[in-house]
Amino acid sequence: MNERFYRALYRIRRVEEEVAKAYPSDKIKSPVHLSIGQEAVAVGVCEALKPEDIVFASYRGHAAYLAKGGDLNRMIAELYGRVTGCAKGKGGSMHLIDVAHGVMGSSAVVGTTIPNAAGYAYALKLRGSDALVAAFFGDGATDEGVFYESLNFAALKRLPMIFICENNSYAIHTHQNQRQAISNIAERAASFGIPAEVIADDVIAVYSAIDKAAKAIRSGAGGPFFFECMTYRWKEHVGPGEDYHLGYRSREEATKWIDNDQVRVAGERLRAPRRASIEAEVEAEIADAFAFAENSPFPSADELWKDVYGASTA
Ligand SMILES: Cc1ncc(C[n+]2csc(CCOP(=O)(O)OP(=O)(O)O)c2C)c(N)n1
Repeated sequence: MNERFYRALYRIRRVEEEVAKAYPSDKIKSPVHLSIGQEAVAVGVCEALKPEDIVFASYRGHAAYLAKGGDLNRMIAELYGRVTGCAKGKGGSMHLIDVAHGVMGSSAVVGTTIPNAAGYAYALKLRGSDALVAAFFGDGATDEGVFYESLNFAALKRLPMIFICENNSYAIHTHQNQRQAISNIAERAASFGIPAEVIADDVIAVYSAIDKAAKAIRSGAGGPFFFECMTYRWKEHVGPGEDYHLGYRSREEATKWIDNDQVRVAGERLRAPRRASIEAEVEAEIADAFAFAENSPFPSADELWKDVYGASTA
């Protein structure tokens, strides 16, 4: 299990570091919202899921996509705007999808994938499926009305669904304390009759909590469950840089999170030679993915109106 966790954490961290490195060259054709520092949430959750389970994520969705098994080549090609990308190069970093691996999509519009996830969970329930849905979203998404409508519907219909709030304290540059009267988001979810917990930034704690919830759902006891996962983004809201100079947060604040880096902590649980061989395999895979993107063509002009809503009636 330690090896699996470390491989998944290291892979996401290194993919995003390479994205950050490539970004200034303008080869990456969409804005990127990096989740460096937040990897433990996606990995802890997805390691507890089964291949047939489903995830929906936000625009900060690279980690959930990769942790759930989304194809790396197709992800990087998507960032490069190439036709081999997971959304044929038309979606970019904020719109990752890999249906074969249960990644049903991410969206730039805050909060919108939460009702999508609830709808999908309702369909699974009506079909009598054993699969369940995990919905990833930020603390900022809990400022949206549709979040509360989804909580209510999920609780009412006892949906096979796990709400994953990645609470990194900020919505762009605004701290949660300046936006929300009650900072404990789990407490608000609990008021809908949903079992809800706050979880520390610890990949094993996240995994254990989700594993327990997933087993309860699969046993027929029903859902939903809610987890507020405390975490922190090390990079700026959008883009590859740091933004401590902007003054809305301090490097000192970040330090306690960086000291608890879950990629490093997980790596230290492995023997050095094993860790080195995992890292070498991941590095080769990442190099291949960037080469795949670089060598893939852009979509042709006649792709412009394909797969576009309403295009068939145009
Ligand atoms: C409906 C909607 N309102 C506003 C925005 C502008 N916006 C983009 S990101 C963001 C902050 C969201 O913060 P959070 O959900 O905590 O996610 P994080 O960036 O921390 O991962 C906002 C308000 C948007 N994209 N969609």
